[in-house]
Amino acid sequence: MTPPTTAPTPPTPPKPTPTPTAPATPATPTTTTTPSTTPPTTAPPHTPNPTQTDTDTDGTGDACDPDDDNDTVDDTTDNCPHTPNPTQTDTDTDGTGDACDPDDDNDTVDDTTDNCPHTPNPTQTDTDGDGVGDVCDDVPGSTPGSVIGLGVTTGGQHMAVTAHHRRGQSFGAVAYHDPAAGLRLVSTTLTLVQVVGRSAVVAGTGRVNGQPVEFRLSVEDVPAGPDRTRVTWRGYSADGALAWGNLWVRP
Ligand SMILES: [Ca+2]
Ligand SMILES: [Ca+2]
Ligand SMILES: [Ca+2]
Ligand SMILES: [Ca+2]
Repeated sequence: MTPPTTAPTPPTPPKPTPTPTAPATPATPTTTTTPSTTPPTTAPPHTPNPTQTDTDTDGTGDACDPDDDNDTVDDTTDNCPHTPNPTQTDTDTDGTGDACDPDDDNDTVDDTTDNCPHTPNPTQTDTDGDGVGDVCDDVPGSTPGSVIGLGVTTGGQHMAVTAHHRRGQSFGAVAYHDPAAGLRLVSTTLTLVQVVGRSAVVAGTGRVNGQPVEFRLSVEDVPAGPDRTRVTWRGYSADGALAWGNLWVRP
């Protein structure tokens, strides 16, 4: 008799205890995203404008805003498309509106310093020195008239004036003394006598304590009150009202 062919079943080895594993680290999200193949539920803007510039901040970017500055003039015809200028004023007709033209009259002097920003005057001549160029100054130079008088200001400055403009000539003399400043002006030549109503400007050359200067005296002959004065030369300026005396200004 043959022995049974079946071998005795070996004992089942004990199951190895599973080694505890560290919890899985959540995957770091990547910055790249797979383009969605699903069509967007809302239609995207149709004009690329990565900068999102929106001059008039109306919520519609310039790239797709027909009127970038919202001044009612469409960009296609607006002579300052990014500066509101509904009147479209363009003094020098160079196609750039005054509102965005740095030189409105195209005379090579920028508006910021031009003494006639809307009238070409490249030389900037300002005969009476009032800051308004001759070509746009209603009273650019001397006018017939006289300034006569003397007085002492409340600040203690003494002055004596005899100035005339007749037949195209300015003539006379100005003397001025500021004791507090230790300065004494004596005119040499009058280059301007400008009388407008009761106001006058007398300008010329002279000497202050012996040094040559160009001076300017403005006078207002106040009918009922102290006359007012302003005396200037390079490095000096004094406004005053007469405490004593009288200045007489007449055309
Ligand atoms: Ca516009
Ligand atoms: Ca212009
Ligand atoms: Ca100019
Ligand atoms: Ca002037």
